[in-house]
Amino acid sequence: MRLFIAIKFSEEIKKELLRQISELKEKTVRGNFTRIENLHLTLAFIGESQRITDIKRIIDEACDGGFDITLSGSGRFGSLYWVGLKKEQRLFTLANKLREMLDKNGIPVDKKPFSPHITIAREVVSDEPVKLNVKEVSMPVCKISLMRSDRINGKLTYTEVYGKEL
Ligand code: 2AM
Repeated sequence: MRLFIAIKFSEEIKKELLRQISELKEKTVRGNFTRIENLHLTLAFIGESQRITDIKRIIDEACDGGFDITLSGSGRFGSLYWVGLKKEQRLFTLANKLREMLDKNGIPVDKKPFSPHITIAREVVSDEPVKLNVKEVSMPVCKISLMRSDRINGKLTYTEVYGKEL
């Protein structure tokens, strides 16, 4: 199955992201906008793997105390629009630790440096780039989730396979 490790959001964060998505929809011609239930922050992208037991153990070992995350700024990689986060050292430490442990255990993990972003839309077509004004909403990170990604009836669907409370 296709797997990744992520942080799921509070209702308050989802509400602000949804506000940004609505604004993007209004200001662009078309795009593939992230469905609210799919909004998340990826810490480590694994891809195809069946090693659920090992991955759960790694998550248990890598995660200790909780911390806060705060939305901050936005940008785009070509036609992909994202919302950013305030720099929080504990977020980077956790993501890097997870990636290192996955790699050491021979589990495939995306090797690009961790660049925290929340994808809110892909394949956006617009007359000119859209500037978004993101409210700095915070939430405590209380859980790290192992997610599986499936395409069900053509719809990208994410399901939590395991959750580790911090
Ligand atoms: P993205 O939104 O920038 O595409 C599930 O695919 C999640 O894993 C998404 O948040 C995606 O980020 C992220 N991801 C990181 N590396 C990936 C990769 N190599 N292929 C697909 N998704 C990746």
